[in-house]
Amino acid sequence: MPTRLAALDDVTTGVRLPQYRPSRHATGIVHLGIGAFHRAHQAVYTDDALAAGGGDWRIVGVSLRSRIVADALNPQNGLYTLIERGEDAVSARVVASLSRVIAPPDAPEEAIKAMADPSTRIVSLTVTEKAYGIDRATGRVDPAHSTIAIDLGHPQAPTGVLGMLVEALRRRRARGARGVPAFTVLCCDNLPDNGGLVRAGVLDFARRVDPALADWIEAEVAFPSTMVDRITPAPTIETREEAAERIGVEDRAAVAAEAFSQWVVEEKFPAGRPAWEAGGALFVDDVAPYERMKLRMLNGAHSMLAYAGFLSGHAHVRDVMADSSLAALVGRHVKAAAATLEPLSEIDFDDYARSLLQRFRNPNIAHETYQIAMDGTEKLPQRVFEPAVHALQHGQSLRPFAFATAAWMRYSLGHDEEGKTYVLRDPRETEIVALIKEAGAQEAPAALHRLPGLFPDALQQSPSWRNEVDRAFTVMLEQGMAEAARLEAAAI
Ligand code: CS2
Repeated sequence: MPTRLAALDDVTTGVRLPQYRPSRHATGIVHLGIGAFHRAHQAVYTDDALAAGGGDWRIVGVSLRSRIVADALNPQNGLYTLIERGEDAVSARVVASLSRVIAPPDAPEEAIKAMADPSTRIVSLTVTEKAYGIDRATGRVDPAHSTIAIDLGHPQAPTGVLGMLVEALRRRRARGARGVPAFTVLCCDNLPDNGGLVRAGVLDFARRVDPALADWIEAEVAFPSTMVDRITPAPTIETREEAAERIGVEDRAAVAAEAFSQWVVEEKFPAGRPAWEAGGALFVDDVAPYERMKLRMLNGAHSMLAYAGFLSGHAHVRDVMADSSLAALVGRHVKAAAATLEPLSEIDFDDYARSLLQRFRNPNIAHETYQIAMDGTEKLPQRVFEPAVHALQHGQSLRPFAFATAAWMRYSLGHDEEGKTYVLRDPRETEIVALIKEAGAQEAPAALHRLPGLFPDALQQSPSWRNEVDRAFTVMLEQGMAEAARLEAAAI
């Protein structure tokens, strides 16, 4: 076993290294949710920004639930390898923008201290859709969420992200006569209007514990929205083995991602920001149309192909794309999703659709359908139901969205066609299982339409939507997913 990565000098020559001296740059960002996606995306833009524009913008990472990433990265002084897998070429670079990782039992308190420290000017987040505890319809906190009620009871020792943001901001405001200026909150999760949503949740949380603090946050804190995009499979043993081969030393924090990367950011950083444009980030006034495009076209198609692909026996996205019926349905889905969008002058949706299909086919990326299938109840509303409502209201075909929804419902039965069971890995798994058990598999569509707050009223009450979903689901159940996909593709 080679020695472990801990300094840039350890790395074999020929590997791309950061073009700056990490020790010369202090930290300015605290990032909550230091998973593979952050390491393949925002941390890389920050690495490029440090090289191009300098500044004290290195990142303190925070893991809220496990020590795994901290134990991998801290002995490596935050260094890790990113393997970039294009369709034709694969290359590796070492990233140095991360300084250290705070994890339990030091988190949350040490993380809140870092967030409250005057050196921190941005707190960014990739904590997944389910971690916020915000009711998307109202923007208010959801008291039924696992951390919200507890944190409202103990606001100065919070465990969830909203509580942590509010407590860190409280400490900054309370510090000294004039306080410490606020940091900017940068949500990088795949949620529509992610900045606006987190702002609403933070304000509602703060108002419940300290109305004057809520007023201060309302006046002082910026919450830019962003659209983030880079396909990043969960790292495996093979990722680590490949990294070791490429850099010549062991790296327990290596990640691999596709070569493509995109970041569209709302230009709203009163406390300053790194020169992320050096890594290709695009700064705009309104991120919403980009977010909708990505959520409906990329993520919507991803969810559909994950459920339909998993149940057709395909472990990876690239295998789904090699199945002609499913590939045709992916093509149909991205086209139908594009038809629900307002035009974006900078982007041709046909080109974007073509590039998505090409990215999904990437033979060098082993992206598991089971990974994407996770958290369906958190993902489908913005990915599939919102465009379906648009289609319903504009007389467009509901069929692609109904097929995606039916595939999720079939997946929600919790067993494949051989009877092999799997966990859904959805925060509403218990409710889903109970509803289906009570109704019976055949009645799953009606049962799942009853999940409180999941389906928009417009769909729930639309006989044409309900019929399309029922029809697709019945074929999947009675004839199997592969046959359902074949019949569906034949009808395009
Ligand atoms: C995927 C996304 O797991 C999922 O739900 O759809 O993680 C997707 O790979 C990224 O959004 C791509 O940027």
